Amino acid sequence: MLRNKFLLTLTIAISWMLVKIKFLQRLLPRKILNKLPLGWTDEMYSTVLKSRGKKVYVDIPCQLQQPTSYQPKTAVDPAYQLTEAEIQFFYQNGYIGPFTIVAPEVAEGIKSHLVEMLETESTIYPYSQNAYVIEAKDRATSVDRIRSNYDTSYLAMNYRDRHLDDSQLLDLFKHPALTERCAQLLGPDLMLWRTQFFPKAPSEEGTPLHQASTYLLDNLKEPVVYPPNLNELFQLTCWIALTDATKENGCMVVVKGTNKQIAPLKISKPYDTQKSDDGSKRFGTAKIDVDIEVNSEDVMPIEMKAGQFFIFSERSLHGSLANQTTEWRWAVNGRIVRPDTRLYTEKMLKEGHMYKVVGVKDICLDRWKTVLIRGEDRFGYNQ
Ligand SMILES: O=C(O)CCC(=O)C(=O)O
Repeated sequence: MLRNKFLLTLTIAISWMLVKIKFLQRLLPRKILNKLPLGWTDEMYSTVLKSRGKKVYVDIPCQLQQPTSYQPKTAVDPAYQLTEAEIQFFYQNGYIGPFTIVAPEVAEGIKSHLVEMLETESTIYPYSQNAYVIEAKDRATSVDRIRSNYDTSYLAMNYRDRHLDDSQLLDLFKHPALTERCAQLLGPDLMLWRTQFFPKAPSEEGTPLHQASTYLLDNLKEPVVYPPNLNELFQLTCWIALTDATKENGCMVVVKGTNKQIAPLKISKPYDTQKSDDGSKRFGTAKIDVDIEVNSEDVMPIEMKAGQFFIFSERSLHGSLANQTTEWRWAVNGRIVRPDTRLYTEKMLKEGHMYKVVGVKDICLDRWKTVLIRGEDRFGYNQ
């Protein structure tokens, strides 16, 4: 035990030193350099050390500053106007909505089209053209109980960024019901950099509560999202319901007020049984939770009609309920930033990236790009 703690301290101290002393990096073999957590901050190191490995940040620690005013950041068509009180609600609670993009019967047609489209291989990440490598063999993700590991990895990638393949999907994210509301929170110029489908099969369990911000978790070493100021609101997620989303079929939940700061994960004592009876996620034998006290009255289920969306800050503790029905629940989300935010490092763009939680590596980003969905890009930072 004492030896393990010593080894952990030593590894952390050496990697901190190698990250800090830049000229040493030039002397390192590429294999070691690739393993260094170059994006970790001092707070991340000290948290692991002080907790003796029991707490670890999987995203860059940051706080959310309140803006100087809750006035909309831009003028919009009055049909989509947010009030100052609504904007303040968003900052206080981390979410706002639902709002309607299309009527449920229109959404049904769009869903059928999109589900059919998802049967085809992504042209952005085509597995058949070696656009990524599946490394997961026996990862215990929730969907594994329903699908094989290969399917989990393949579908996660095939469900990603299909707005670059499909104009109907992109049109949902370009709809003024969505862009005009996001613009009032983030600013007049908006870029969509990621979409991801979230189907939930009958009897599938909920998505565990989690926080995100810069997507350091993708490779655990360096963020994907580089905004000018981490402590300002720099990103929004819009979650569009393609079927009704209810408490019964696995609607989203947001823990209100948890958008103010990114917390580390807490790794508790190993379990001795294989069953998680409190709904929390387990990896191997350890129990892992976000280190935030959750009051049940703050857990807000976000029920929606098909064709509606809600906006949330992915810094909020969020997840979804289990699907207890016999029908699939379908949804797609999109991450939106301003053009002054850089996405991916040059190295990731050149050499590929990872999506560690689904066991995918060497993702070729050559065909990925950001899409301007409102205003103009005066920075030209992103492909
Ligand atoms: O739809 C879900 O089950 C989870 C979605 C989610 O985590 C997200 O949109 O960030």
